[in-house]
Amino acid sequence: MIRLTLDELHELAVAILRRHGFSEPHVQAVAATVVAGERDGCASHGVWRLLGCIATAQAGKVCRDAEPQVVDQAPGLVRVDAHGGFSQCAFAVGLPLLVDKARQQGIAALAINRCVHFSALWVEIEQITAQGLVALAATPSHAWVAPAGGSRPLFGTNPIAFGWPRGAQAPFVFDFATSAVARGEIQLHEREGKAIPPGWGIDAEGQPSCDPGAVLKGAMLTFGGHKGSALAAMVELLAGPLIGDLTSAESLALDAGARALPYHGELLIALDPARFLGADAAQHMARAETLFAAIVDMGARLPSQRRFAARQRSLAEGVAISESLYADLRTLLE
Ligand code: NDP
Ligand code: PYC
Repeated sequence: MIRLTLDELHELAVAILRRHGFSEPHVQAVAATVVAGERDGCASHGVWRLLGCIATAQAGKVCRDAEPQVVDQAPGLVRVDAHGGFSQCAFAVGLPLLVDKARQQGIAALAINRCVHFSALWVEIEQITAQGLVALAATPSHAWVAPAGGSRPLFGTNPIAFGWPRGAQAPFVFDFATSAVARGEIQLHEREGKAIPPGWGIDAEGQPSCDPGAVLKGAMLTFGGHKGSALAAMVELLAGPLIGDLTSAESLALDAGARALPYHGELLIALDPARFLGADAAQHMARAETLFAAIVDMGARLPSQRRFAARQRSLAEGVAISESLYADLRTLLE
């Protein structure tokens, strides 16, 4: 393993993205996202993703200098056209209006269209909870996941993320794929030559498999059987047809074998407890704290607790990445 400080890792990410011709807003936004993933112990959405970003650029499947455009579509709806660029800049330009609208009305949505999306959703969720707002986000991907009872890929890995602000404390955040696991996790197992656990996927013949390569060519499975499958369908609908954007199957069809990162939309919703509750907000937010305390007091852990602990460690000690990943990243500088 190679140990790097977060600043060193950030410098490497920035240098790679600049070397491949991304405009400075995209360089900064993408570098911040992948370094945050590595910092928080989320390797499947850490700096390894830079390999996919550059491959996607080389395949001509992302606009390197896209300038996202904000549309104030309705009192409760902001739309951002990413113009084929990565989602991070589109989110950044849409966030201020989303926050304003949520504060004015109690609830508002941000629909991002025509973006290349590869990141963990908690990165965005935490920017909304930092404003004292409750947050929800969902996005499709490419059709890699079989519906429960089916054997061919149709859904994306379709993550759903939720965040609840907790004042000075770290927010309550969960963020997971509606597949048994993110595809990035299976790709990392393949890269490292490791078998995957049963239940993550089936091979091209529809048989259960622990071979990551066979599952990547076959189909991933949803978490929780029919329940994850229905949630995956919900994500397709909310962040696809509802916002006038592509489903995972349409995103994969557009990819036409290029194996680029998915291209589609994302839906985010922000809710303001102060507007919902008025003078009673503090009292009811305290009741939420009672719920969190009850979870922890019985020895269970809150989602994101592992991630926040990893963040503290990384801030103090830096992060370790494998020599082979470091070598592959350095190659992108050549
Ligand atoms: P996991 O199955 O690892 O689940 C992650 C969530 O569950 C985290 O909030 C995690 O908190 C929490 N969690 C895990 N174990 C426990 C536990 N024992 N008790 C309480 N909470 C727990 O993640 P996935 O592989 O499904 O997804 C990983 C990432 O991939 C997500 O960030 C997602 O956004 C991203 N993704 C992005 C896609 C895209 O299209 N952009 C597509 C699919 C996934 P903690 O982190 O603290 O462990
Ligand atoms: O890991 O499933 C995944 C994923 C898809 C797009 C970005 N991450």
